[in-house]
Amino acid sequence: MTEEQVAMIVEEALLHLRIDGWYVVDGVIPENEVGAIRDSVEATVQAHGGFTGVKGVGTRKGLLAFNQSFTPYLADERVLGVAQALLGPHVRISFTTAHINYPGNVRGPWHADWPFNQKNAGHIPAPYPDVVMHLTTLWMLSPFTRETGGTLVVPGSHRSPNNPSGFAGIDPNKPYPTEMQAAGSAGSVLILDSRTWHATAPNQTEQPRVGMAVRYAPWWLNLDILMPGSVERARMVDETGGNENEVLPVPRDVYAALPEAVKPLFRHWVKRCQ
Ligand SMILES: O=C(O)CCC(=O)C(=O)O
Repeated sequence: MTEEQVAMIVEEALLHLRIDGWYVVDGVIPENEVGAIRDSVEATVQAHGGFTGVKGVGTRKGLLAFNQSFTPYLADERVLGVAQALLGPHVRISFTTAHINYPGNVRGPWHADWPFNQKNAGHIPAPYPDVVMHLTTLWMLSPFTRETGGTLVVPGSHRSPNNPSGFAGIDPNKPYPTEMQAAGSAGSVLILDSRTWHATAPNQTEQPRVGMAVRYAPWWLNLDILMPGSVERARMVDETGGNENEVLPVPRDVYAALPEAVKPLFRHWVKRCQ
């Protein structure tokens, strides 16, 4: 892909993120490589994962500590180009999380992601300002379709100062009239402004729908509450009984083996004493 082609895709993505709050970049992981990554992530969830609050959805938070099969693609110029354009040159990855919709999983509630999810101990209280502060990317390791459970989204909802995890005046568990389902072939990446209302969709097929959430934060967004053992986490989660995501630190040997272009995205999260 030429520089001009990359620039055109980034520009188109930025336009759609501004207006709709979401965009799909096609073919980030080549077709002939995505199957092996899917199998590997699925095996990691089987061996080290658990389930989310949505029935039938498997997960492994802090995926990078367990699985590095996807790391070469994190430097994709289109995805990284969008992240840098919106969050600056010193953008960082805040989460890597596997999401598997097993056959027959139920529909999940509408929400916006951390730090806009009002149920998290660390959140920006609604009404929050109309600023892009965090990006969620959902990597389609198997095809995302209406049948497999492509992510449900409400276009334009990122401009709302609240979301259904707080009270936005709508029932988080009911279909929304203008909802759409993000679709793409295996290897594509759905980029969402993390404020965009989205929900897990049911997988009506016999095969697991394997996805991976990779989230991006600007240097100025405090991520410490996500780090096990941090002072922020002790104060805001452990001592209050609050509900919060946990992102395991990146082990030193995992960091050392990352592609050079990917290292800056994880440098802030490397395990310090080992
Ligand atoms: O896996 C999906 O389709 C949705 C995942 C989701 O809701 C999230 O990452 O917050």
